[in-house]
Amino acid sequence: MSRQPVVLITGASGEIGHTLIDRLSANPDRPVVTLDLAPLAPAVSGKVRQHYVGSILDQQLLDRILAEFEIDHIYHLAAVLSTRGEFAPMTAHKVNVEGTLMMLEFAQREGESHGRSVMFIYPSSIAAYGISSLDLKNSLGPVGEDSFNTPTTMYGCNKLYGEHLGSYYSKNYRQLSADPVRTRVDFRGLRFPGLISALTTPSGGTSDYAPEMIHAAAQGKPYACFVRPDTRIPFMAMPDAVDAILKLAEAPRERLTRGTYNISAFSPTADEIRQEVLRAFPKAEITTQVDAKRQGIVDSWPAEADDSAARHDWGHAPKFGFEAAFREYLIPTIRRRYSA
Ligand code: AKB
Repeated sequence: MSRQPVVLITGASGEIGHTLIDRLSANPDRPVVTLDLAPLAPAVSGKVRQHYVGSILDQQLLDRILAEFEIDHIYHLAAVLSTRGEFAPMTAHKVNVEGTLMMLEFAQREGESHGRSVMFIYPSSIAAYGISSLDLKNSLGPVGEDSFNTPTTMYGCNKLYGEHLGSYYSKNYRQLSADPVRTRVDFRGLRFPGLISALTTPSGGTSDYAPEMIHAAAQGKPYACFVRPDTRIPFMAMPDAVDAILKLAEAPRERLTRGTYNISAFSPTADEIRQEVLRAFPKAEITTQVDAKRQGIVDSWPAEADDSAARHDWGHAPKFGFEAAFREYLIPTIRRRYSA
């Protein structure tokens, strides 16, 4: 079978994957191939050229994909998130570090075989930060990419290292080899805030309290929020997250001054989220039951991320502020979803 140029999405059955498949499959010139441990949801399965059920750690499967398709863009979404990673740190390390390494090596080999760079889009996270105390966190303004890179979770350590691995593959790969190899990986990372989707609920993250609160209220279920009402971290609506991914992928290489960029949209407290949910669902039962350990994790993440480099270099400009995200996207879409 002749190889065809395609886009590959790993972790495609997850939250970001759904919206990304929708957006990428609108371009018939570059079909989408996906890889995930789980099958794709019926709503998106018809939109991809081929879905592989399997692991990014399965070298034979990667070899098969390499043989069947010519890949020029990789969106490497597969990851074990911050809460789940604390229950299974070895698994998190395997998936988040070894998996990322295997996908970078895959990109390099693919680029060598077709002689062009393979773009590698890597979602990193605010979990890459680790601020040592709440007082310090509360005294800071928006935090830039290069400060407080001392994560407290396995996931955060993995994501920070993934950013470095990506830069290594795109700049210094095999730099001392007697027979130098041209680097073929065009690595582009984004440090995501907590994401809120109207279409899917997350699992295994520590920023999950925001989407969980909204989805529970829309279904008439009580919800006990696991962080204090004054907890503040950055969030973004899913359509803006996917827009940012696509915008970064479209940016001319020479405009990029960093390997990984903060992106952000709004930074509400848990109580401000609760108030906004109550405005839409006045009967919602939202209480607080602090989980001290998960609280400790979000307290180590910045209240606000400085995304000025992303705005300057490639035009990051989220459409939804806090209130617009609720009133124009989350609430109407979630209402439709659950009433259907
Ligand atoms: C998590 O909570 O682990 C993720 C993240 C902020 O990267 N949502």
